[in-house]
Amino acid sequence: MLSRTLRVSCISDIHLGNRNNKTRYIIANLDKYFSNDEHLSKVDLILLAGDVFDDLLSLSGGDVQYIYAWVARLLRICARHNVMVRVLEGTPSHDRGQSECFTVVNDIHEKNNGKRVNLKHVKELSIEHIEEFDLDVLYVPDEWCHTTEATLEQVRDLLAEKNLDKVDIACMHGQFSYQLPAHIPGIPRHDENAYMDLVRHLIYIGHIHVHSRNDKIIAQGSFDRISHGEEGPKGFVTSLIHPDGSNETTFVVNETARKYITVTCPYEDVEENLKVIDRAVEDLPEESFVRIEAHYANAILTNLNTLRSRWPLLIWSSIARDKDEKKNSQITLIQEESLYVPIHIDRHNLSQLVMPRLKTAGIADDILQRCAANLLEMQKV
Ligand SMILES: [Mn+2]
Repeated sequence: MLSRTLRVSCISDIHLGNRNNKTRYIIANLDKYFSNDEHLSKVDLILLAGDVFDDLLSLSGGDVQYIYAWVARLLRICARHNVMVRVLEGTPSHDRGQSECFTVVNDIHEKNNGKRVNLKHVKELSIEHIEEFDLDVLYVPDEWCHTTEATLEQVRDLLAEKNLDKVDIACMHGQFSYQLPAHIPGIPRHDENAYMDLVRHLIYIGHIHVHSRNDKIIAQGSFDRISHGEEGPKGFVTSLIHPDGSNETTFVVNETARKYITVTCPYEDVEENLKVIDRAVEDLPEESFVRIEAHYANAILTNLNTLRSRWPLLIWSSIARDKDEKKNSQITLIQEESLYVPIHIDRHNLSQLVMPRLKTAGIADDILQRCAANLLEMQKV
């Protein structure tokens, strides 16, 4: 049980290093909340629920320097206000272990000025007891097991091992069934009812970029906008969780998230369509993204260069529609061509992927122990 009211801010799917929405724009927005006394003086715990990064970054790209500088600002102010930080590993193809930079910066700060943030980069399915609040937190990284059922099984085992019926809060990366349309097959989905039974107060989940709320589940959605089809509000959440079990959560809108708009051109006449477009874009900030949507035979689609010279500070693209095609712009998060996402295997998760399978294969205990030892050796390489 909580010992006093806990103030949590949860942010995820920041996607630093994204090719479209440049890192410097995202960080300028982060700085409004996440290196800022006004916000951080009112927070006890920051959860970064995965996908801090968009892709594997190299030093030569220039983004890494911006990112380290931001992490340094964030941690300096967290140290000032005694804010705990937990960074959950998100989708392996996005984060790629790079959130280790939080630990690196924390170590540098400690060496330089003796101040250290209570910080962890959480890479494993785990339950942490935070003594200061008498709080049990469940962490579920993305793609932990081959199936979400196997992950749930491990969560239940962990609870039993720790003699717990429930944890207080959960921080996850992945998706619950309710967040996806029922007809899309082949995507692993966490069982919302099962997790709600195992968590006392709130479940924060990252991955799906659209903000939503379902009972105890809070999907904060992405912090900034990185593609078309995400025209809804972006931001993060803050919660007050009281010892009596009640809680309040607020969605904080990132008002200056990059704009991605789609303009539908209904006319056959190019001039008429241009009027529609002019009206739609005239108030947009520079470097907003505009997508022209029209029937594939519409001449406006071959006039993108006209639009580029008319509005050179906007970023233009187009999408051709068939006459009968239904508009589907909200579902572009699940790109049709990438429905199959292979699980990411590396030395850190090899053991937990292989050992459960070996255990069900009827192998003698002494051989199993040898296998486990060999896998551990590989992990050290
Ligand atoms: Mn993700």
